[in-house]
Amino acid sequence: MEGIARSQKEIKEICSKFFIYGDFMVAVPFGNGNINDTYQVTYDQGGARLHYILQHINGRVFKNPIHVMNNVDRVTQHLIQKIRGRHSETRYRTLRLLRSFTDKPYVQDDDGNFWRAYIFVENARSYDVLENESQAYNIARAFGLFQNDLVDLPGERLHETIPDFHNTPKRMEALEQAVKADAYGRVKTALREIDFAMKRKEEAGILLKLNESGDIPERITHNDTKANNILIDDLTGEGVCVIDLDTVMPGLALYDFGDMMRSGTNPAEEDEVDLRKVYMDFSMFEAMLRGFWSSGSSFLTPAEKEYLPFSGRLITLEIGIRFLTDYLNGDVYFKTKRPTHNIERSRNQFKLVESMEQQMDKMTALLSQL
Ligand code: ADP
Ligand code: GN1
Ligand code: MG
Repeated sequence: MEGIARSQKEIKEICSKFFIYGDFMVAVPFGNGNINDTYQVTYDQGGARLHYILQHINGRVFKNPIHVMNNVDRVTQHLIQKIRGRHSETRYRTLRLLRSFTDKPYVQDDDGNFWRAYIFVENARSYDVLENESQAYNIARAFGLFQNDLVDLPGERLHETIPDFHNTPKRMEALEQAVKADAYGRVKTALREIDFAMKRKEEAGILLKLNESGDIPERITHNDTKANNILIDDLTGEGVCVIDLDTVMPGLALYDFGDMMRSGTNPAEEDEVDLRKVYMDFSMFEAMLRGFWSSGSSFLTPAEKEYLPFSGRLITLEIGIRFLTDYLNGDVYFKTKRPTHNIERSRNQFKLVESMEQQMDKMTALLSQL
């Protein structure tokens, strides 16, 4: 699936439904998200230029955008209270939603598509590939703090914006169905990758079983903790704002650590095709483990701690399976730039899984020292 090109006139029209003071100047596509269409919008407010993030919520991925926005609204309001209580951490921020003229945290365009807008977080940026251990430590620490801050979110259970999002056995089943259907005749080009995934079927359900047995609790988790879903402060290098809150919902803490490991320990982009560049950098794993420990060790249970190294392997396998399934289904979910993009991503992820598998003993040894 490719992103949709929209004119400045169309974007301006959508922006005019939000309660924003000043004159619309320009909108430019922004960031490298795989799901939503994101723009940085500039407004002139009496001579000052202010930025906002405007996002089209992907309606194919999020079947109930009102539920998504209801979750995001509740979570961000709760986080604002938390930050208020920590006077020393003034650089730490949360996403802040703009409201529409009808006081909703979203607007709809003429075709019924949902849009939202955030205050642009200045002097911070996201990284697709982390540059050093300090960043790895800081983002893992910030995602741990984020989980900790949501422990006491009041009110009813959050909506499951994508049911079974991290249900790896169901992801495996979806792959099997895609293989069976072979709707695009691509199975013959993906035999090695399909085999790689199927060989690991046994381990797909391990975390879910631990949850069912009560060893691992359900928590409010982010569920999409890849490195570029957090903004790192340009000055302090700290993870100052957790973003991309569409999948914040009930989940397991290990999903979040696992996805951090997947995206934060790989020295290459997730679609790098030169697989010699793809592996788990152990020093980045160590930094992430220590960072997450610094903010999470007080609330993580013994079983959660024990499975931290395994979580990376599982979530990397899961995302690899999702890329592969999307390839076989004709690229309907993730944004792609070429017909082989999704299979390239899956090869990359599976190479990373192998690297994690090879380093399990080392990871476990480090964990036992903490
Ligand atoms: P997607 O769901 O498509 O991944 P994201 O919500 O992650 O979309 O946003 C895409 C990119 O936009 C992010 O990686 C980040 O670089 C940038 N971004 C998102 N929100 C903000 C914000 N409030 N301030 C600054 N940059 C942002
Ligand atoms: C998507 O939205 P983005 O680009 O941050 C996806 C994640 C995948 C990731 C892989 C809602 O994340 O689950 O891990 O791509 N988000 C959704 O890059 O499916
Ligand atoms: Mg994102």
